[in-house]
Amino acid sequence: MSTAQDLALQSRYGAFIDNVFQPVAGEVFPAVGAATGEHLADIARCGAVEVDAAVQAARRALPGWKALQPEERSAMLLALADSLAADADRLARVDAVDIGRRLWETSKDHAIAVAQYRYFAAAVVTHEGFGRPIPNGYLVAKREPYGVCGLIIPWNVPAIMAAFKIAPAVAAGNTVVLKPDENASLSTLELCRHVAKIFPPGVINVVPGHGDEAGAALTAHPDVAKLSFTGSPEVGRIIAAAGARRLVPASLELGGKSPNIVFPDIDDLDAVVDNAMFATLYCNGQSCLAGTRLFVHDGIYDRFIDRLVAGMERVRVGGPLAEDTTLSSLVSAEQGRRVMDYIGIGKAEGANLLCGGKRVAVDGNEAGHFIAPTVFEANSNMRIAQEEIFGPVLSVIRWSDYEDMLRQANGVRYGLAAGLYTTNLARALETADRLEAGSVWINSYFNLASGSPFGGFKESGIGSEYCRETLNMYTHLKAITLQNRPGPA
Ligand code: TXE
Repeated sequence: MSTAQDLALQSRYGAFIDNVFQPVAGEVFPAVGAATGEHLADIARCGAVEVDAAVQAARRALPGWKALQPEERSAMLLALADSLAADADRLARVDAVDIGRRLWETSKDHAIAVAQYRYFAAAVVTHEGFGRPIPNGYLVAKREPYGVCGLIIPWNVPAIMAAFKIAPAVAAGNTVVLKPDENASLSTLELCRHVAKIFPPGVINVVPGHGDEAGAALTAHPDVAKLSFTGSPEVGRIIAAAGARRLVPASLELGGKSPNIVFPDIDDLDAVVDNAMFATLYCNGQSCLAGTRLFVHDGIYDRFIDRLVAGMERVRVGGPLAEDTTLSSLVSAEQGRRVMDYIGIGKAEGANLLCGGKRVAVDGNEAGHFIAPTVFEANSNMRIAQEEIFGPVLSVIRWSDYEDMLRQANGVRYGLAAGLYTTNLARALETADRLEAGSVWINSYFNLASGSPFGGFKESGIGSEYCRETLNMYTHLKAITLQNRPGPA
C-alpha cells in the first residue's frame, strides 16, 4: 500500500467551494513528502477564476451565517473540533509525511488546532459589544462581522495556522476563503472533508495554489472585506499594500528572531539547556517563535555551552515517523539550500561553529533535507544573528552587562517572542517589561496556551491571534442610538 493510500488521501484535490471539491480542470502541482520525495497527491493550481468562485460562494453564505446566533455557530465549531479530534492521528501523520516534521510535533499541532476551535466556540458566546444611556435614549455598540475574509497561511504548522484563522473568523460570523501554502496543503484539504459534514455550504472555502496566483487573486479581490496573513515580512508588505489599496484591514504575523536570555543565577542548568535546545529545534527550527539568539551570561558561559553542544550532538536526526527522531527534514530543497546558505554566511562572517553546520544522511531518505543541529558563537551584528533562518541554527551570544545585553536583545527588526531564565523575580519582571516582544516566556520557552495573545511587535506583525482580542480583529463596531422621540437629541 502506498503512503497516500495508507493516509486515505485523495489522488487529486480541486478547490473546496460550497462544501464540494471542484473537478480539477487546469494545471496541478504535486504534494510531495518532504523527507522522502514521495508523490502524495496532485492539487489544483488555482487562480483568479477559482478564487472568484470561492469568494462568491462565501458571499452567498454570508447573510445566513451571520444571522445565526453565536450559540449556533459555536455548536458547529464544537462539532468540527470533535470530528477533527476523532481523525487527529491520521491528520497528524498526513502533516508529518507532507512537511517532514516528527509525528510527536504534528500530533501536538492537531491537539492545539482542536483546542483552538473549542476556544473560539466558547469565546464567541461571551463576545459582547457595549451600551450606555445617552440623553433621552440609549447607545448600543454591537460587533458585526466584516464579511468575506481572505486568509493566507504558511507551511510550517498548517493545522495550527488554519485553526488560528478559521476559528475566530467564522465564530464571529464571517465566511472565509483560505489559501494554504503550496508546500503544505494536504491537511487543510483534508480538514475540508470534516467541514462538509458540519457547516452550511460556502462558509469555509479553500483554494490551494501558488502565492503569486491564488494568493494574489484573493488579496486583490474586491469582495474580500478583511485579510489575514501569516508568512514572510516581504509578502506581508505586499498583503498590507493590497489591503491599503482597497482600504480593507490586514492582520499580519511575520516571523521573528527571538532572544532567549540566560541569567547567571539559574538553579537548574540542565533544564535550561533543554529549553534552549527545544527553542531551537522545535519544528526543525522552522518556527517563527524559535529562540534563535541565545544570550548566555559570562559567569556560566563555558559550563552552559559545553552541555548545550553535547546535547545538540546527541540529537537524533531521522525520518518524521520514526519514534526516536528529535529533528527531521526541512520542508523543501529550497528551504534546505536557504539554511545551508546561512550556515555559509555565518562561517564567512567569522562566527565560531561549535557543532553541526552540515547536511545529515538518513537511511532510506535520500530525498530528504536533513541538517544537523548547528550552533555558532556569534555577535549580534552578524547576519545569522539578525535574519530569520528558519532551520536548526542557533547563534549564542556571551553577555555580562545587563543594559548592553538588553539593547542587543531588542536590536533586531522583529519582536515576536522572547524567553528568559532566572530565579530573581524582580529581574525577570523588569526584563519582561523591557523586551520588545509580543510574548515573553519566563523560565519555559514556547509556553503557549489558548487565550495567550499571540502577535508581533515591530516587523513581526500587526494584530493578536489565539485570544479573545482576536474576535475584535474579525469584527467592526457599529453604534446604534435609540431616542425616545424623533428630533434633535
Ligand atoms: O513564505 P511566504 P515562504 C519566513 C521564513 C521563511 C521565509 C520564506 O523565514 O524562510 O519566510 O518562506 C503566500 N500574494 N516565514 O517563502 O512566501 C504563499 O503561497 C499572496 C515565516 O514560504 O511569505 C504562502 O501561502 N500570497 C512565517 C504564504 O504566502 C502570497 C512562516 C507564505 O509564504 C504571495 C513562513 C503573494 N504575492 C515563512 N506570495 C511565520 N510567520 O511563521 C506568497 N504568498
